[in-house]
Amino acid sequence: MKLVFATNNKNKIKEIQSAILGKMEILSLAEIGFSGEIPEDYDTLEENALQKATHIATRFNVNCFADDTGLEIEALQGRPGVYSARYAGSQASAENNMEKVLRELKGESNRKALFRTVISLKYNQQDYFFEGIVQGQILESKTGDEGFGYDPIFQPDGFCQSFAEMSIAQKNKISHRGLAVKRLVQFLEDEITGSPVQ
Ligand code: ITT
Repeated sequence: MKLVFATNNKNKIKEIQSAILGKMEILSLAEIGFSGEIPEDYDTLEENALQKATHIATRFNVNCFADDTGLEIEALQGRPGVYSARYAGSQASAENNMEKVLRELKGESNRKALFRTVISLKYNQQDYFFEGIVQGQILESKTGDEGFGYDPIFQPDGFCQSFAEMSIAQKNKISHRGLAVKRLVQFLEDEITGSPVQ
């Protein structure tokens, strides 16, 4: 089975390819000849994920999925949430975004946070959604060099490493995206093919 992953984030592609481990062929936007920006105009992860998947599925007439992810911090009333990519400004880097979070949490003892991924799947003109959540804590400072985005400041509950100190395989076992992808694969196996995806 071939599915297009509507993302411009190469780290997401690496994680999802590792999670799917050959059960499906994941095509990147470059592989189908798309190089533009994908719009992301909404205020919820669900609407943005659907918008990204629809943008590609309708242009290329393919089965396709997209992922929208946010980091929700309890002491910041759920911010940055759906605005995680541009938290420190429209051109912000991951470093800028993490610095802003650490600044806002300076002296704050409640470090509770969660990552939430919503995957929107367009499959044979139907829409399906899969969610994955991981609970954790925002660290006092950046730790680790792996991963991407906010990984160096997020430590999942039950672990003493940040996501940026884990391999892709370790992160996938417990992460928001790993969980959402597991549900996507399970769905395709159980509900659509009726047998393991070949
Ligand atoms: P696409 O929309 O092209 O998929 P994006 O990087 O814009 O790529 P999102 O809007 O879903 O993706 O990401 C929101 C922000 O959250 C962005 O700054 C990411 O770096 C960050 N992020 C997403 N997944 C993450 C993860 O697993 N670990 C750490 N940060 C993550």
